[in-house]
Amino acid sequence: MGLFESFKKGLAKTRDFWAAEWVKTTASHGKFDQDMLDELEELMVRADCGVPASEDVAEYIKNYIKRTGDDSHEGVMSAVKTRIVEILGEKKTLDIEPGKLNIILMVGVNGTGKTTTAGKLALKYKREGKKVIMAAADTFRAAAVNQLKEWGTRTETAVISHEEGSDPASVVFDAVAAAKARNCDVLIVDTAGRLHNKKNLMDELSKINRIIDREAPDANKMSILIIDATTGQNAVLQTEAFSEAVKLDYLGITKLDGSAKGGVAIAVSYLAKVPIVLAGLGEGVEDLMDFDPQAFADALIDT
Ligand SMILES: Nc1nc2c(ncn2[C@@H]2O[C@H](COP(=O)(O)OP(=O)(O)OP(=O)(O)O)[C@@H](O)[C@H]2O)c(=O)[nH]1
Ligand SMILES: [Mg+2]
Repeated sequence: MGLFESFKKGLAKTRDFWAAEWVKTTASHGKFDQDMLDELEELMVRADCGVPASEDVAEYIKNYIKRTGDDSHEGVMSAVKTRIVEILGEKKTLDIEPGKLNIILMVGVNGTGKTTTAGKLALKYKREGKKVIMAAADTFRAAAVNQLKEWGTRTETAVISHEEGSDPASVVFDAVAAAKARNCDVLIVDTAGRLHNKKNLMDELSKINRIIDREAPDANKMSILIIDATTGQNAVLQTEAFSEAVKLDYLGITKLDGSAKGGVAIAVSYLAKVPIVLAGLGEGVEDLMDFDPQAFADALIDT
C-alpha cells in the first residue's frame, strides 16, 4: 500500500467525520460567507484541531477569498488543505545517523502506545538492515517487560530486561553496554507511562538520561513523546506538560485509526515546537508510517 492509501485507510474515521460536517456546512449556504467561515472554524474545533489552529485557518480562508475572489467550495477546500499542510510543517523523520549508536527514548503517559511503537520501530529499522536492540526500562509491571519481550520475539530483536521493580536506569546501563558490545545501530528504550505531576517519574527519566550521557556520550540521543489521538485535547496538554519537563525532540501520534479525532495532529503541530515524525495507524506491526503532512491532509480532505 502506498503512503497516501495508508493514511487514507488509517484516517477513515476522521475523514468521514470531516466529510459529513463539510456537507452540512455547505448544504445550508451558497457561497462562502462569514457564516460559513464561522461554521468552518466550529467544525475544526469539533474535529479536535484546537481553537488557535481553527481560528488561524478561518482567518486564512477569509484572506484567501479577499485576495482571490474565489469563494467556491472547491477553492476554499483546497485553501484549507494548503493551510493545514503549512501548520503541520515540513516533513521530518527520526534522524538516525549511520555509523553511530542511535538511542531512542520512548516517553509518554500510560497507554499511549510507547511499547507498541517501540516494537514497530524495531521492525522498521531491521528491515532497513540496521542492528537493533531494545531496553525494557518500564519495570513497574512484569506485564510491561513481557509485552516488550513479545515484540522482541515478533520482530527478532534482542530485549535487555531486569525483573519487575528493578531500577530502570540500571536496565538502560546494561542495554547501552550490550548495544556497544554488539555494535548496534539503534537502541530503543521503552519507559513507563509517566505523569507530569509525578516528580519521581520525571526524576527517573532524568536519571535514565544521565546514564545515557555518561555511558554513551557519543551516541545520537533523541526522545520521542508518544501521544494518543483518541484522547483529543488531552494529547495537547500532555505535549505541553512534557515539553516543560523534559527535552523533547519528536512527537509520535498513535491510534489515528481509532477515532475521528485525527485533527488533534493539527492542534499539536500548531502549538508544539517539535515535529510529529511518526503516525500509528493500527495495532499491527506494519501500521506505523513516517508522518507525512501532505499525505495526512490529502487523506483528510477531498478536493
Ligand atoms: N488502533 C491502534 N491501537 C494502537 C496503536 N498503537 C498502540 N495501540 C494499542 O494501544 C494499547 C496500548 O499500547 P501500549 O503500546 O501498550 O501503550 P504504552 O504507552 O506502552 O502503555 P503503558 O506501558 O501502560 O504506559 C495497546 O492495546 C495497543 O495495541 C495504533 O496506532 N492504533
Ligand atoms: Mg508500555
